[in-house]
Amino acid sequence: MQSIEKAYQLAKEQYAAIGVDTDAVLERLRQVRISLQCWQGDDVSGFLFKDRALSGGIQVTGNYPGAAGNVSQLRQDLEKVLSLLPGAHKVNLHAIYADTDEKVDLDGLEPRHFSGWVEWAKEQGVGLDFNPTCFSHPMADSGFTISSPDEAVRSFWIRHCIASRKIGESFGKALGIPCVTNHWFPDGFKDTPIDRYGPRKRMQEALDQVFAEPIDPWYNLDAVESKVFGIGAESYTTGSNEFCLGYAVRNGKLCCLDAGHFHPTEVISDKISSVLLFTDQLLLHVSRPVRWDSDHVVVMDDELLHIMEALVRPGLLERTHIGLDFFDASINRIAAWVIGARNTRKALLRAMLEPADMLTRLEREGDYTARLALTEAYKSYPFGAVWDYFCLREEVPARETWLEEARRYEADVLSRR
Ligand code: RNT
Ligand code: ZN
Repeated sequence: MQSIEKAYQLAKEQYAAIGVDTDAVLERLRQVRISLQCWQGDDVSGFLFKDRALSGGIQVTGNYPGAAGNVSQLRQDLEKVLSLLPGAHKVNLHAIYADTDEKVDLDGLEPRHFSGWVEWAKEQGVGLDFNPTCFSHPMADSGFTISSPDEAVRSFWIRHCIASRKIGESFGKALGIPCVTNHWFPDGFKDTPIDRYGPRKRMQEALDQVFAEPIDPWYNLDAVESKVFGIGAESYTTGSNEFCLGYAVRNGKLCCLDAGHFHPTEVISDKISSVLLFTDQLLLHVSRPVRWDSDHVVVMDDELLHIMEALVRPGLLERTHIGLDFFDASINRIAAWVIGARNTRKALLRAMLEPADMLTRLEREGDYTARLALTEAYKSYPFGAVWDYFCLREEVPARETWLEEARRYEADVLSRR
């Protein structure tokens, strides 16, 4: 403990010398809400339907023991995770995580089916985000949901998305923190389509119906998430990047950029500054692509750092909602959550510890030598000491000591499920 404080004092002096006030940075850092994807806890199964296979071109691999099997287990796991994370959070729910014994289908969901989550969120001091679940359902078996040529299929999903926005609105009202309701559709073709326009036109018209009723943005914000391809939909995805970006810009919606939803050399860190010139706010799904998979646990790689720099340097953080999106069942699920969430905030901290104004000025003056020299030098500045102190101050385990707690929880709780 004392060594963490001592190391922080030295780090603080070093950062002060380049004009960075570490105390102010930590105050700002703790207020940024990171939205935890509830689906990491049970491999995107949900509790509304029993034993439905995951569909929609996403896959969870691994069979690590201890997945949450019901709402209370998932909450217990999330509480454990929250106890190991510094800073403010939201919890991101999918419609299939409804807390109800009622036999209700996706298009019949109402805010009351989530009132248990709202009570829990109040107790935990977290906000809630929401997602319609447009997969793992017989109505999605054709590979198409709201862009289906079948009117009955399309209208089912339109009703589900409308219901989802109302649930989002109820979260925002009850918690005083706007809910971001993110609409992602797996719709696509395995093989080369004849008609690339028709499904997109149907999706556009369906979304117009979904969003027809205005909802106060203080309660609910709508996002549309794009994707380049999914498993089984390799050749064509209706909700492509151009589609979603175009839709969001024209209709005042949020664009959701998932780090794993683009071509392998394409990065979302370079998209943020453009997207936010044409939309008011942005939703991120912080994730890690590995070859064809878009959902590995987030590590502190270059792209994560670049994403955070793209938010912090030009002052775009306040207009961005940071959500996590990964699901790994091959390791302890609590650890997966904690590793990804801590890395995300740690990368944000590193970006906040930069003297951004000074670097921007140097660049404008054309001093690219200093730009490279300084950004390289800052890479070995003691940001880890600042992070450790932040954890200490937030009363969560510093460094890797959280792992012992995750292990103990595995022995006491997860392994007994
Ligand atoms: C899928 C999308 C989507 C899902 C979640 C479960 O490729 O990334 O966000 O991961 O909705
Ligand atoms: Zn996503």
